[in-house]
This record gives sequence, structure tokens and C-alpha cells, in this order.
Amino acid sequence: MSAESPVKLTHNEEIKAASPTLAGTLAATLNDPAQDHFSDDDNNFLKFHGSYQQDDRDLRKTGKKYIMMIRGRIPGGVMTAQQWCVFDELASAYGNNTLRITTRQSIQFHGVVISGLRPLVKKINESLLSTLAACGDVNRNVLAPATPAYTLAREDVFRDCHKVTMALAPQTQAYHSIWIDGVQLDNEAAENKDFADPLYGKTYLPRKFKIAFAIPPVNDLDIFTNCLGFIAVIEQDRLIGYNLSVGGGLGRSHGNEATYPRLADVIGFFTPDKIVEVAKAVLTIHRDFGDRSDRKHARLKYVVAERGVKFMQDEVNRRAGITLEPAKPYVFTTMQDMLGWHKAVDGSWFLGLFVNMGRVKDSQKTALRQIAEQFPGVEFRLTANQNVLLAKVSEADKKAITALLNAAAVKMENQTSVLHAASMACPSLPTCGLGLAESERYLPGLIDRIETVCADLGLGGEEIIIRSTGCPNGCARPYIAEIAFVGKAPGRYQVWLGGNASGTRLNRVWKEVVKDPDMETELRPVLTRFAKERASGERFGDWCNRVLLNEPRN
Ligand code: SRM
Ligand code: SF4
Repeated sequence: MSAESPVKLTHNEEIKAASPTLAGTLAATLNDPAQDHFSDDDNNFLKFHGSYQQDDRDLRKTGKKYIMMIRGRIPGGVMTAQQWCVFDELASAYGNNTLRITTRQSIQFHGVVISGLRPLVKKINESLLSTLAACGDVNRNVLAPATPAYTLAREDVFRDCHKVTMALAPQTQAYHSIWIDGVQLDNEAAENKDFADPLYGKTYLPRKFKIAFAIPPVNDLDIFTNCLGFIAVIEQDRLIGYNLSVGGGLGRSHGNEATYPRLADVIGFFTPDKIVEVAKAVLTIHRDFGDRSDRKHARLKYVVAERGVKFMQDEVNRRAGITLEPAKPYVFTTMQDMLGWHKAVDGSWFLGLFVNMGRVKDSQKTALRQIAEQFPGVEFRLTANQNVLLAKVSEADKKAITALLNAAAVKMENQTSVLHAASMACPSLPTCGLGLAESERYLPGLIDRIETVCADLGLGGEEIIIRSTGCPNGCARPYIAEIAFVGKAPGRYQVWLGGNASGTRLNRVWKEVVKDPDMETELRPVLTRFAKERASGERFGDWCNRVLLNEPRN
């Protein structure tokens, strides 16, 4: 930066500097019964506290109805049965009676009016979970492997996930003051004006920051799409360290080639005793080198892409006081959850339950609530594929839970078709203000249509990972799916093809735009060729990547 041409900071940077406790005037607004919404600046502060102000887009024609989305911070997606009960109750009392499991192992409430916000957040805190830093320019919910099927060392990895979450949590008192005490901080008081978070400083990060832990061979949380990834290296059931990956991220904008999805680079290996130091090192590299003048260019992925792997290695070594060793070999083979009953390595049972588009509602909501009430020792684990996994189930409880679910007509085997099981969509309409096309409400019907085509072509039962988002931001991680539909306008989608089964390859744009009625006409010829031309055992995404996407296109 030269003295002649100072970099113009974004408005977000200015307001963070002006209210470094992140208090804004949130409590004052909450305390005013005449207010049905927050100011634009407060809306930005609100994100750090785990909430977004939205309006119901289905109702826009008749007026604007403000509603809030609230997102929990649930490290590794692990909840006790008691915490599940609290969330279930809050969704009914204040939200739209659904729990939306997110692609980052959390739960979102939708449709909360402003008067419900404080009681809801307060009760989440009383349950010993939080919403602080679920959104905003900070470290977000940290992902950890949900499945207990492979190794006892999963517990160590989960403990590290928790440790990192706590070490990177913002220290502001404003959260407690607003949501627990209901008191507006005096932003002009010296202690608030001069507040600087010990890790984040006064202006936090230039943008969001995302961390995931994975245990090969399962990549069920798409580790390479995270800013920072810890890939566990386990020998004889013992965690010996982590391969470190940096610089993943998916957000992009239509028509802006300077924005792009990127998979992380693996830059070395280190031992678990340094986990917090390494996490802080990568986070502070983002803090210090991320672009604060352009929010579309502010993620860590651009720092890594532009400054390179050697720069990252040197900075991590210097900041963490370590010497990264060469990465250890690892292989990922799958991104999918294990649905149905399975035995865990510790001898207990776990049940993977498919949740359509992550939306827990109706009879599934009631049944899960009953399980949480009647089996307090069961652990509820949210998966990054938007499903629920019930873990730590004893032999006797397995029988009783099976009976309960049978009585509630909730399936445990053959819960859904392979295409539905391997699909994900972001919420988009009617809650997301950025949605350009339907997603969660659209994808299930589209999958039914694709299934019909597949059945005609003898591809029934063939797993193809299909994901959709209502805009290019990438919330359901579309850019690593075998088929992705990315909303461009109502009823119109950009179609991407060519991801693989293990989440280690980006897909590519196949069609700039396909209209909803034309989906079958466009996809049928490609699926027909795949059925005929595929190599033995070859997946659709691999065939697209090897053949289709390398052909000249008109
Ligand atoms: Fe996301 C913004 C929903 C995971 C990239 N995301 C949003 C907002 C808050 C819209 C907004 O800013 O007004 C969406 C709220 C919609 C609603 O009505 O609920 C939203 N994102 C979601 C969730 C709920 C999708 C889901 O189907 O589960 C996920 C919540 C995760 C969580 O619990 O923390 C969610 N978002 C992701 C992911 C996937 C991931 O993290 O593994 C990505 C891509 C990975 C990445 O970050 O690069 C993602 N969301 C974005 C972006 C683009 C960021 C960028 O770098 O450009 C935005 C827009 C933004 O930040 O300005 C966004
Ligand atoms: Fe909203 Fe776009 Fe994210 Fe979907 S991908 S939830 S439309 S921001």
C-alpha cells in the first residue's frame, strides 16, 4: 500500500472498527417493542451473533415480512439428547416448526420474528451450546467426522475439533450482554471503543473462515472446500498427527471470472500437540493478508492462490513455531453417510437417518424428539451431508429405538433411493435473500425426474452425487458434485458436471443455462452415452471428466 493511494476499505471494515465489541445497537433495537427489524449496519453485527435478518420472499408481493434465521454453533455437529430436545422445542415455539440441518453440521431456525430472537438465543446458551460466531467474519462452526464406524481415534479428533473451536472463539462481552442480560453496551465507553479481541484484533477477519477435520478414507465433510483442513493420520488406531490443507473455498459470482471455487492444497504434516498453534497461525495469516478492500476477493483461498504454498508453509512454521514435515500418504474414497444401523468400533450401535434436504419436520421431527426424551444417553450427530446420526446406542436401546421408529413409520433400511441419498440442496427461496432460483424446494422433484430417465436407460440404482444451489455462492458445495445445478434466474440453472466420489476434484461448467422444462431433454443424451460408453465400474462424474468435458463444444 503506498501513501499516495491508500486502499479503500469496505464498509464492513469501517463498522467493525467503530464497534469492535460487535455490539452495534442490537440490544437497543431488541428492547424496543415497536421495532420489527434491525438497521443495515446492525444486520452485519447480527451475523457475528449467529443470526441473519431475512424477509419471507413468498410474501413480497403483498409486503415485507421480516424474519430471522438463527444458526447454532455446534462443534463437530455433536449434541446431547437434552440439547436436541431444546432445539426441537425452540423450532416449534419460535421458528417455522422445522430444524434445518446445515452443510456445516449445524442447525438453523427459520422464520423467527424479532421478539423471539432473544429468548431463542438465550435458551440455546442455557443448553450449553451457542450461536456466537456461527456467521460473520470469524472462524465458523468447525466440522468433524460423525461416523464412529472406523476408528477409536475419532474421539481424539473430535476433542481437537472442540479445542480449536474454543481457542478461536471471539472474546467480546457483547454477546453475553445482548442475549443473556439484555443490556445495550455503551459503544462510546473507553473499554468498548478500545476493545480489541486478543486473536482477531479490532476488525476481526476480512471474511468468514472455515475449518474441518477429516479421517480418511471418509471425506463426508468435503475437507478440501475449507479454508483450513486437518486430515487425521492414524496408525494402529492412534492419532499421530494431521496433514494440513489450506486455501479451499467455493463462493463465486456469475460473470465474474476473478471469483472461483478452489480446492485446498495439502502443505505438510504436524503432530497433534500443536493443533491450536497451527489453527491460529492459518487464521492470522488470513487476518493479516486477506483483502479488506473487496469482499469478493477476501477469502483465504485468494491469499493461497496468489502467494503460493511456500509462502503458506513459511508463515505457518514461523507463526506456530513448528517445522511442517512432508505430508503423509492418505486416500479418500467416499463422501457419503452410512445410513441405517451399523456397529461402531467401540461395540455400540449407530443409526444413520436420511433427512430430506436437511429439513427435519413432521413425523420425523416427532420421532427424533421422542428418541431424545426416552434415550438420554444417545448422542445426536449432525452430518455435513445434512443427515442425523444417532450414536452410542446400546444393544437394548437399539431394539427399543427400532420399535419406536417402526411405530412412527420412519424407515431405517432402504430409507430413500441412491440418488436422493447422495443429494444436497441449499435453502434458497423463500428465506435466502441471495437466491436467484429455487433449490431446496426444487431439487427433490428434479431428482425424481432424473431417476425416471436413469431407470429408462438401465441406470436405476446408479449413485450420482447431485447438488443444487439457488445462486453461485456454493452453500451445498455444488462444485464438487457429479452433477450440479446452480441457480441463475427463476427456473434457470447453470449445469456443472464431473466431480468424483471422494470430493477431491472440482467439476466444470457444462451448460451455461438450462431451463427447468428442458432438464430431461438435455440430460438424457448424456446419460445415454454414459450408459453405453462408460468403462467397467466407472462413475458418471469420472466419465464426464474423462470424455464429455474434453470434447469440443459448440
Ligand atoms: Fe452459505 C451466505 C446458507 C454453507 C458459501 N449461506 C449464506 C446465507 C447466510 C445467505 C446470506 O448471506 O444472506 C444463506 C442463508 C440461507 C437461509 O435462508 O438459510 C447460507 N450456507 C448456508 C447453509 C445453511 C446451506 C445449507 O444448505 O446447509 C450452510 C450453513 C453452514 C453452517 O452451518 O455454517 C451454508 N455457505 C456454505 C458453504 C459450504 C461449507 O461451508 O461447507 C459455502 C461454500 C464454502 C465456502 O465458504 O467457500 C457457503 N454462503 C456462502 C457464501 C459465499 C462465500 C464466498 O466466499 O463468496 C455466501 C455469501 C456471502 O458470504 O456473502 C453464503
Ligand atoms: Fe442462498 Fe446462494 Fe447460499 Fe443458496 S447458495 S443458501 S441461494 S446464498
